[in-house]
Amino acid sequence: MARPATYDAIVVGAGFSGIYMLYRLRAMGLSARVLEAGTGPGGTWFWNRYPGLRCDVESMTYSYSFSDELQREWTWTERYATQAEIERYINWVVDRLDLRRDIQFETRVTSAVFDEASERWSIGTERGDQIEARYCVMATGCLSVPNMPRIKGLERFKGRWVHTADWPREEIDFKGKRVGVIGTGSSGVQAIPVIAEEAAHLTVFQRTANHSIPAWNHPLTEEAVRRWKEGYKPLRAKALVSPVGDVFDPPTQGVFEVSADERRRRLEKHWQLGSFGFLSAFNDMLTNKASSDTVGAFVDAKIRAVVKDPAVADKLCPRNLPIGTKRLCVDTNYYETFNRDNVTLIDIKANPIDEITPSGLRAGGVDHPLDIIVFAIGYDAMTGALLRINPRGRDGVALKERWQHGPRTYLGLMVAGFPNLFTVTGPGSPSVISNMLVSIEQHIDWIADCIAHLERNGRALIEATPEAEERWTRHVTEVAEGTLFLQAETWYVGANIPGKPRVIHPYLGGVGAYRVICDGVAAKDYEGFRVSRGKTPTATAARRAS
Ligand code: FAD
Ligand code: N01
Repeated sequence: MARPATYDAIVVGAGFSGIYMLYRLRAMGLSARVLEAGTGPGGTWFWNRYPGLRCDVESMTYSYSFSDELQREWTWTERYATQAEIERYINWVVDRLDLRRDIQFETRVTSAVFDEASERWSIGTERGDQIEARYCVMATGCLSVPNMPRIKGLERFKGRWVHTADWPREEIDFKGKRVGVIGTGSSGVQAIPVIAEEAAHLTVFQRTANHSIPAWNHPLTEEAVRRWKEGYKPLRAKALVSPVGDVFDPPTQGVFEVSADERRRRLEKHWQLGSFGFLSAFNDMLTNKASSDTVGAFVDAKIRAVVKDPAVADKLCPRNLPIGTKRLCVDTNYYETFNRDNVTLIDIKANPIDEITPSGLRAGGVDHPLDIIVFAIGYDAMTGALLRINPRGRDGVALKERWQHGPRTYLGLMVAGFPNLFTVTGPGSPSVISNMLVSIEQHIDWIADCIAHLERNGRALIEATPEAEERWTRHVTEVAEGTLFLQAETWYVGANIPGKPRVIHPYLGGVGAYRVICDGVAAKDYEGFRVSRGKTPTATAARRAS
């Protein structure tokens, strides 16, 4: 049998995380290979190609900050870049840094097993590769495993169906077609206005209304880009210490600490900022029910002011969803779309889907004829990609077993019993509650610095202690209990996937505060981790000896 290929590090996934990880590993002089299931880099921005997709954080901050050259050379054309522009950017970064030669595409990792004798990870792929590595970095993404439809009758549907998270590379022609979109989270909210403009008729099947804030997207002028680029240093620094990794000033007052007039004025001002700027109006919207309800009522009034049919407007107003406890949608013309003659909104909580028929969809006993169905029904988020690989750590224990009651990590970076296996933006870290580029860079930097520390000090292994993992997991829950997040049925708590444990997945303590914790842990000689010489030489020492 052929000997397995050996690298110092294997990185799984070639999205923003995997690409930067490869860059850091290579800069340290380690041999590294990225294994990616797709045929190109970009992760989220490779797989999702639905019409209307843009980032929801301004492009000038939703981009790498680690290289001043990159951020000066690249010029974004719109406030919120399209999927196509972001995919172009990622490919440009990959080539500009000459990373492509170490990325192996069309390679899905199916197993990762820690071998206690060699103290290496043995990684298996769908196409039969066996690869060994000292370090394994799971850059597999938080939103990379689509929640696939399991609806009775789908297999008999005579039309075409697609999932927003696995969109074909060729354009889908909606012209003259009767289209149904199922799902009104961020993906649905972005796709619906664009599809409505093309389709003969669009039926939107909504289970839960979410809050959507206008993007106020516009082209970026040369002058605006110049100002951003000149101010990059302080702006990036501000994002690092902010609650969600963005450049908005953190709020200092609660909803009821100001007069009713001032409250209205401030909410209006933040509505005009758009996107997540809205959540920075007050500091207690996510923790105080009355504050949340007040802000929710402001958004309801905005919806009612746009949507002409009061019954439709009523359905679009979120219920039992404290604002911000599910990632806010950021839209262009979402609510306006429901004023079009060719758009119908169906409430599938009141009229559940009975089945998909050969010619459409039946909900609440009513048939809706359709030529194309778009599933915008989300992801098996945060744990989905990791549990599909289901790494096996010490004593052959599988991650699925360790996480049967929900994810348990130390800092969202490592799992006890899984030495030298790192999870990027893993559960228990701020991750999806942030501008993810900021969280990704923070994790990659921490992991790279940790590996450099091990190699420099002749330490072959690092692993989280069970005590530190237990303390951190408890802390993650306690922080969530002080907020309104646990009151909402969202993917943040695993509620969208039947059978998934109902626990808070991301850490809600804030990006800035979390960074301080992680840096403190490293400064205290990796407190809470067991760092050891192991039985085998470090990657660098092994290479020198060979
Ligand atoms: P991903 O981009 O998900 O990449 C992970 C990669 O790992 C994928 O390419 C996948 O194919 C690969 N992979 C997974 N499992 C395996 C395996 N077993 N074997 C091989 N390869 C594997 N965040 C923001 O902050 N702002 C935004 O505007 C924003 N917009 C988003 C829009 C959409 C539609 C979605 C779904 C998410 C969005 N996010 C946004 C979150 C987004 O996922 C992150 O910002 C970021 O792109 C994640 O990068 P990543 O490299 O960590 O993961
Ligand atoms: O998925 P979602 P998404 N039958 O889970 C409904 C990021 N993102 O792809 O709420 C019928 O949010 C479900 O209803 P309910 C962002 O972090 C960012 O839209 O479960 N309906 C919901 O309405 C986001 O949060 C951008 O009751 C079903 C919808 O489908 C995350 O990705 C763009 C159903 C799913 O909403 C996920 O967003 C896109 C079923 N069986 C994504 N199952 C940007 O703007 C689910 N639903 C940058």
